[in-house]
Amino acid sequence: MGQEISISERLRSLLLKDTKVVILTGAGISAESGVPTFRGEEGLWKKFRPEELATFDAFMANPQLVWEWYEYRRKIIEEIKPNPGHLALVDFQSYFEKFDLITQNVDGLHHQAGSKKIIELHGNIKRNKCIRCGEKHEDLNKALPGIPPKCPCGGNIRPDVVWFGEMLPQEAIQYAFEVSSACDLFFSIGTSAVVHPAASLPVIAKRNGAYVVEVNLSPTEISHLVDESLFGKSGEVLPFLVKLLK
Ligand code: BV8
Ligand code: ZN
Repeated sequence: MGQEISISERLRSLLLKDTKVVILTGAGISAESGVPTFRGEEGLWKKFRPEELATFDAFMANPQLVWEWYEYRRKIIEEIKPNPGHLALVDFQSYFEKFDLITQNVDGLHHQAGSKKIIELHGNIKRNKCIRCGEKHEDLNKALPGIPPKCPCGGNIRPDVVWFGEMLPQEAIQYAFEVSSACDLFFSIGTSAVVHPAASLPVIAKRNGAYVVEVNLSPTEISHLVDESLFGKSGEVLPFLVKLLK
């Protein structure tokens, strides 16, 4: 067990079944599973900048490079499993009557951990779609060989994730704004809170009276506005909080 975790009386008093809870997770919650984060020293971006890879233009300019970068990430994700942080959120979901889990992650680990009704703001790296006809290609055996593979219509297949400069799925972000503005307790977990519009969710929660708690290894863009920062590994802090649920 890592360093001692202490929480405020205020937070303790909010850990009741009828508290409306919203969770926002970022790459940090998957770090202990072995998924490299985006901006850490071992971050995915160390060789490339986000603009070079996670954008539509980058894909059109160099479909093979972008496709292979996602294949590299999918390989990492295939070998790993959810960690105690993901599993603790499954316990949260069964404890709190009104609970929403919103994630920026595309690794599918919340699904694998057993969370239900996950709001995936940035898509899912395990899904693919055709850039021409939009057909979803869950598995690629219907696709024509190539790097990237081709849809039977001739279009290039791309990962079904939201790239920089692309709109988020309308329904997902609408719902995320709605529940964030109506909750009592908002957790921002393992995110540097740099990427918008996801990073505006804790701000909206705070503005609407929620108690906002951040779980991170170090301060972030929103540390100045949250009510409480729990510094530590999410794989340790979250199971500690689960133990406090009556
Ligand atoms: C949009 C999917 C409207 C792909 C991702 C100029 C032009 C166009 C847009 C913009 C622009 N300038 C700004 C914007 C908006 C832009 C943006 O926010 N840019 C940022 C970089 C400034 N946003 C967009 O483009 C969004 N769309 O705005 O549409 C629009 C439409 C058209 C034209 C204009 C506007 C789309 C954003 C979605 C991008 N897609 N992912 C892929 O994954 O390949 S974002 C990517 O970053 C991931 O989803 C990731 O989750 C997300 C956020 O990063 P984090 O999760 O926070 O990860 P990070 O590494 O940064 O931090 C990890 C944290 O964990 C750290 O704090 C670390 O301390 C902590 N940690 C580490 N280990 C642990 C831990 N914490 C706890 N425990 C641990 N063990
Ligand atoms: Zn097609």
